[in-house]
Amino acid sequence: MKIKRYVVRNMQEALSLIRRDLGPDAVIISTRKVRERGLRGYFTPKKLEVTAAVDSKTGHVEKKQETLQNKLEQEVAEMKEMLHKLTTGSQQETPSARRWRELLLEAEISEEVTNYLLRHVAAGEGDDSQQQQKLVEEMTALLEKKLPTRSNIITFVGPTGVGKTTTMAKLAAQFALYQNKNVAMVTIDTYRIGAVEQLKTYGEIMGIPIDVVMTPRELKQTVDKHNDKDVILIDTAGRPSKNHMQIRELRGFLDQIEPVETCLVLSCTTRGKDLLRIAEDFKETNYKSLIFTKLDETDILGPIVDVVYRTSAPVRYITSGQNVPDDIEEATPEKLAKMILGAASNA
Ligand SMILES: Nc1nc2c(ncn2[C@@H]2O[C@H](COP(=O)(O)OP(=O)(O)OP(=O)(O)O)[C@@H](O)[C@H]2O)c(=O)[nH]1
Ligand SMILES: [Mg+2]
Repeated sequence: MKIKRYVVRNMQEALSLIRRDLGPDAVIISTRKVRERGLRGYFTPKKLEVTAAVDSKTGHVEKKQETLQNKLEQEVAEMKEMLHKLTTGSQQETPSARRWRELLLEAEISEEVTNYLLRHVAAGEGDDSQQQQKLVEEMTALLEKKLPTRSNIITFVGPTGVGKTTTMAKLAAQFALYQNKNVAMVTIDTYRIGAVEQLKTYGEIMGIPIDVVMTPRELKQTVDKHNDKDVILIDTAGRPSKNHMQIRELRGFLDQIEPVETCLVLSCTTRGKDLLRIAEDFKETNYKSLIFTKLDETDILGPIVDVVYRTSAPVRYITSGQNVPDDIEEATPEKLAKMILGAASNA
């Protein structure tokens, strides 16, 4: 550090001297009024003593900072470019691959999953139909998750109004009427007014017994009572997924029965982001597979892919209408992939 003291008449003079001697980076450390030494000092006005200093290394440090800043700026630019390539696809992306990207994003498949699906298609060769075929294969592979071994006890959980009871009635009818199976239906939904009546009506039409249970213990007893049945279907009350206490309470019921396949029922009319949150919140119920309902109500089916990608749970059934028992089908990954891409092209 270089320090210099000046005795001047005013600040202006001090500043110009400091700038001349120490450069623009100098700082003033102190100022005070002083008298000139000797007798003369008593007869002349007081003067100003200014002490200024400059860090002799400042220039060096600044240069170092400048280089560091340049380096950082360069790195940020590189990262930006990388990110851009990742989100918009590599530069070699063919025009048809670019169209696929737009289509997938319009189907509301997230950017992450779109990039995943297009990782081989984007830079690949081939005409439109070959690329489409490749995309179907990629999506099929993504949707291909191991189905749980079939249990003769199936329970349906999910948010309110997604179609749990209707789906269960459809399946009960399919098992009883088309596969000649001995079916029992149980409901633990005593929460919603009319829920039991709704199920009883289905039961009466199909000649299937309905049991209404109030406690986890009763559920176990009822399931044990039906041990002669081929299939036991259990309906639950719709739970807002944000209500963790209610979901835990549901788990309390389901823990009583083993082995059980718990299916999370989700509606395609729910927004993609909400579907992912619901799927996360319902993990507490230990669901093993997914059912998507109301495919007839929307052309935006992309979020199905995102939910499977995130949960690794397979889609067991899809439903597309209110008709019991016909508007339900088993979902195979390839059929689903074609359906999602087909719907996206229609949208
Ligand atoms: N369009 C269409 N409507 C459906 C489908 N599945 C169910 N629904 C209708 O959705 C509405 C709600 O169905 P529910 O089966 O009562 O739904 P839930 O999940 O049991 O409802 P809560 O028990 O109240 O939580 C009814 O009007 C059904 O007819 C479907 O695949 N497509
Ligand atoms: Mg219901």
